[in-house]
Amino acid sequence: MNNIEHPLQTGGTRGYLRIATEEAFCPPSLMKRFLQVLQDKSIDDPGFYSLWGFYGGDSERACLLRERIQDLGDHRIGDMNATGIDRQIISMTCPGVQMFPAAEAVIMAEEANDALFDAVNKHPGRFSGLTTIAPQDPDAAAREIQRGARQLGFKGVIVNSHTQNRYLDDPDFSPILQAAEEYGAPLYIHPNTPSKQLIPAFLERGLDGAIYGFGVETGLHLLRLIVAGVFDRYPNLKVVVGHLGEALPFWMNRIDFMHGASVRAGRVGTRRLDRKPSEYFQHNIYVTTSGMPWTDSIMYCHKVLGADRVMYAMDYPYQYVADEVREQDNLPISLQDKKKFFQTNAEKVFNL
Ligand code: 1DF
Ligand code: MN
Repeated sequence: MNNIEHPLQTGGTRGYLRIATEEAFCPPSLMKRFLQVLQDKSIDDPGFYSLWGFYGGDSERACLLRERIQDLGDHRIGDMNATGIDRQIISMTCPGVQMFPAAEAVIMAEEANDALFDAVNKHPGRFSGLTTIAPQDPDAAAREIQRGARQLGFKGVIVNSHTQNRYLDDPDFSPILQAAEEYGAPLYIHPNTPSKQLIPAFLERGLDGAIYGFGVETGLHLLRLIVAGVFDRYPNLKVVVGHLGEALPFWMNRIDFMHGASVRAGRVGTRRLDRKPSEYFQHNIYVTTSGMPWTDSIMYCHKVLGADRVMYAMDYPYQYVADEVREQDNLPISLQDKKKFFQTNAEKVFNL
């Protein structure tokens, strides 16, 4: 961690605005529902009980987190001011509405979007929003993507990884991908705890959360979309992933080689693609630095993905750390590239 202290101010004093692209909220009604499920155990999702068992508890971190994440007003703006964040792109925290029965989830998503719409309208200079959807009803989700884009002025769509253990390359979800492409809404694939198929080996060692399970789950999700040919079918679909691409940029050479070899040999489960897997990172995919404020990792992504593909994210309120902003202010890149990183890439990708 870089120890050079400098003041964190909003307003572009360093030559760029800071736009944070993976910033979470949870409507109070949904928080109540989370806490209720912790009591009545009515939902079958082991990851939820692990994650919200922790954040629903009474540790100092949990209490502060619950206070911050439900606020869409002065508390949040005060925290942004204190860390020099000009704008937050705000999205539904995980697992959002995705673990609930479809009919209930559709309504909860609409309510969350209405609440976020009101907050963005009150603070249009500081907040932008992403549309929450209930993928378990794909047609309703597609309609909500349209409402978010056309009526609410939202800038993309958030999906908190698997929906009841299913991934977005499942053909049942195609209305969602089609709507996201049609409305030019970037699809932010945010982590969730691993699906039922994956989670036992993580839970045994307490690795199911942000420490590692999130990244495995979400990297797998994105790689599934790539190898399933989703970007061949929806060539203009934009996908954003946090945590520096959930480690996939580090894997790209091996994935290209092994994918090519597997397809040529007709390995079960593989299919031919229009491009090499890594090439979708040049056409369809953007990464953010949420939770990964390490200069060396960011510089690697900056190098292999390019200056137009890496964006700043804080991951408020989960990772509300002023020194991480300072570290990224000090990245060893040109001022021009730093402005892309903090500001103009986000403005372009999310059409701000
Ligand atoms: C954590 C991290 C929790 C992230 C999150 O949502 C989250 C965490 C529940 O640290 O437990 O969004 N994150 O994106 O890294
Ligand atoms: Mn996050």
